[in-house]
Amino acid sequence: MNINKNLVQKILNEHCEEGDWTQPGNEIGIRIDQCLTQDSTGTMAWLEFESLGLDKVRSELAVSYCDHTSLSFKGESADDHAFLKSIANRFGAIYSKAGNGVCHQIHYERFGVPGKTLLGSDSHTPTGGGLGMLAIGAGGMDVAVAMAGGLFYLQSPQVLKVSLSGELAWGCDAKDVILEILRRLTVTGGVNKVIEYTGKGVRSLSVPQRTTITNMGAELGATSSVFPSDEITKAFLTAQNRGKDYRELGADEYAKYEEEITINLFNIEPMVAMPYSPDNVHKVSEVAGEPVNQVVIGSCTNGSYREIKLASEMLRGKKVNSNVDLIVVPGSRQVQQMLLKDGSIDVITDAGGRLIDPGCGPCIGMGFVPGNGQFSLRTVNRNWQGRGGNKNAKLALCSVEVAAASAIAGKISDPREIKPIRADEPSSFFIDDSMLLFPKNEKVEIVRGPNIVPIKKQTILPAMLNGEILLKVGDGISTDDILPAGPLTQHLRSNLPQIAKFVFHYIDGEFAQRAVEKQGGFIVGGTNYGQGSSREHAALAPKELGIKAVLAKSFARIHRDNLINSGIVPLICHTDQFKQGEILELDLTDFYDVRIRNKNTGKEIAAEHNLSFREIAILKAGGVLAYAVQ
Ligand code: MIC
Ligand code: SF4
Repeated sequence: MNINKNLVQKILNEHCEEGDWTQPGNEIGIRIDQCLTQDSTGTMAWLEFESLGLDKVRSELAVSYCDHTSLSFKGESADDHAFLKSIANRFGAIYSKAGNGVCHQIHYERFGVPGKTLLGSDSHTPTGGGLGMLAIGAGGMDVAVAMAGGLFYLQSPQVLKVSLSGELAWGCDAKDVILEILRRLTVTGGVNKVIEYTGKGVRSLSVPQRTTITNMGAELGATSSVFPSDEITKAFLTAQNRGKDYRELGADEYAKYEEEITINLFNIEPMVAMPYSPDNVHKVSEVAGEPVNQVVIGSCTNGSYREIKLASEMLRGKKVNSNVDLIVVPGSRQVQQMLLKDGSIDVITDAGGRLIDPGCGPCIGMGFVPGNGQFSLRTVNRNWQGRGGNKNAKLALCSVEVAAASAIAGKISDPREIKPIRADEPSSFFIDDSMLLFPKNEKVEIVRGPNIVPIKKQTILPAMLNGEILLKVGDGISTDDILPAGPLTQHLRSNLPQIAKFVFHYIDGEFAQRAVEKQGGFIVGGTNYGQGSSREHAALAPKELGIKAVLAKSFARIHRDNLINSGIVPLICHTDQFKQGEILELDLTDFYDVRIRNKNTGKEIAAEHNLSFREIAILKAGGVLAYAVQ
């Protein structure tokens, strides 16, 4: 192959241990340097790691974060935290306490290293790409295997080059860049691709701005997104007192890419993703004037120090509109401490804004759930129906600048209508790692509250699968549709029998009961089935209800892997021909000629699938854990 490599190819070349990465589409196995888990996917991931029977974590670094349920609305979450803390200490991982902030923000502040691979049990793990890492989101079982020193398997990606030129003007920010890319490419535009940012415009973006862009590559369906590691990266790492972690890294001059798009940052305008999809993007001028009831600033997308400082400068001497609730959620405790020390929080609260603990909070409806018909403008990354905890609320996504301007005006507003305001990246960050607990290499006892339900042994897949189509759904079903996040379920993530009762809760409240009564069956979906979060509960909980296979037109990457790892067969076919309630028989005797017999119509069709040898072996074993210990 060409000796000139792009950045993605360089990292793959250093980490690929199985398969030929030079051919996009090939299954490859890569070595994972760093792993992260968070509290809502982490309890399962750690139970799964434990079931592998090892004594210690084998990846260079593993960090267990506590952010999604950090407010412990229910005692079960506190049980989960005690479990996570003890199991991290037992197996040699770092534990980040509740209140320390969102995993992605802390990880790039304190641990990310350019050129390393990071696998995280959260779909926004690619945030780390802003530091020049190849950072990938995956289900808990894949992370458990990686923590055990196993390879992570993926399709060798196509690399999409995004060439940036120019500089952003006042009122326009990194969020508008990624919203513009979502407008152009849609939520499926990144599937099986890694997006690599290059060009002179890269130098005008700080590391936190880069992470906003790589964070929302997840909404494009991309495997990951990555920026070069350059002088800006060096300055950021130095300001975090981690200059020694810097390594210069970028594409070779004549590197090749499968695709390319160009963006002149001068031409970027403030954007808003209107309800109910991150790609329903409009220029702010097209939607300005829409009355707003709630504004949320923060999250792993836009929770950095400079951004919240900027919001406070925009609010200085002003008041939040009387019709608006303004909620500010710093991405991390470091951000919170700096904002407290420099007086920014005073300014925000003087203006009538409310500050909450660093963590995920409103982003997944853990508090500040908007009311029926209310419009919530948020700097988060997802706005599917129901995402904020109420399916009758309207959620829209925007930058900190648009959010702050709109909070003052009470309606969606263009920040360029107010005089330019600056906030700069600090030359040094306030460092206090006291909420990171480093393992003490002691044989500690693992604390298991009643909420920590042991995982079941995976059992061999039968050659014939029979059952009813228990539900037929349309295109773009997200994992939030399959298993909603938020206060209903968030405390049940380590309790599969209980959380399974909420499968498809908002789409069909009787689904779970029906599935149990019929002793399981099949789900039929449309395109991009399972887009969104990495939560493997969207596969594990249907498995708990007896779901044997999902038939869809196409699957989102992480969910497809989660189905396979859980022992549910993902099959691709033209699903328009099926009706809910029909009885199917799936003949898996020969995985290279899977037959689907419809007992109602008498028709037999061949199902396609793109399962590799390894994936077929996992399915036959009953799931990846059974396969790993075979
Ligand atoms: C999300 O943003 O959807 C979540 C909640 O962080 C999920 C993880 C989860 O469901 O626990 C994700 O992105 O993977
Ligand atoms: Fe947390 Fe929201 Fe980020 Fe997911 S997207 S990690 S819920 S802040």
